[in-house]
Amino acid sequence: MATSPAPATIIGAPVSPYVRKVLTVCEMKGIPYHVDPIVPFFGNDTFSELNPLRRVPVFIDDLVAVSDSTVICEYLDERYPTPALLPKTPAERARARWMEEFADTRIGDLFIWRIFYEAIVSPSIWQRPRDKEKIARAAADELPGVMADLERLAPASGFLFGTVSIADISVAVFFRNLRWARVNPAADRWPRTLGWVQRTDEVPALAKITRIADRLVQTPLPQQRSVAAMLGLPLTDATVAAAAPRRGPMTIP
Ligand SMILES: N[C@@H](CCC(=O)N[C@@H](CS)C(=O)NCC(=O)O)C(=O)O
Repeated sequence: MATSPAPATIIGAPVSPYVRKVLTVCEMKGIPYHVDPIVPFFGNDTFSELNPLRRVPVFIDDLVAVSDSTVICEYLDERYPTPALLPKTPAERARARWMEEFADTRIGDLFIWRIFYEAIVSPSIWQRPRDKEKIARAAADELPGVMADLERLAPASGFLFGTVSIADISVAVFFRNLRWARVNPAADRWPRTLGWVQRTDEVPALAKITRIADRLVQTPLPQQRSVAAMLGLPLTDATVAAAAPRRGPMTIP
């Protein structure tokens, strides 16, 4: 197994599904890392310089400082090819990449921006009351469509391409945020999807990161670093966190 010359830095709290995707890949590939577990809205000016979109994750090692979970995971897969994140044939690789794109955009838009943001981020970062009606509307009107798409795409057993790949991980990570927002799709209505997500959640690398995130999502912001350290997440010495939150150029609501 190849190792990085020095631990990489990953900026972003594991409560973000995009950050968990990257952390899971590092765990799978045995890439050493340190995390600066910031909530993106609390990034300082250095964070803006590192990623003008002010989004997490940001990944820094001896060769690159890049953002976007897909870009980061592809870089890691090229630099540390074992175990491979993508299947072998060009056609399957294309399908896996499309699945990741569907997850990052369509699932991300609904699960994160319309549901998790409203349930958790808005009250805790912007002190806005949780709009339960908005969450219920998104869950009733939009969730069934996304779940029906996934039900057609999900494998009946195992993973999409034999062994676990970036396609499975990219989808599974979002379901945790949905659960934290207390929106639980019915297992009898979408059994293939929920079975697939559960199998992926049990992959040891993802399970390890999810356990940490499960605790952090319940932890007040000022204690995030100390609780993360207590849970065994390796932390950076320095942080790009600021004292007050600000909106990024692509913050949606
Ligand atoms: N396409 C990006 C999306 C990253 C993203 O949206 N991250 C969220 C956290 S879950 C964020 O940083 N949001 C802050 C904002 O948009 O202002 C990726 O794959 O990394």
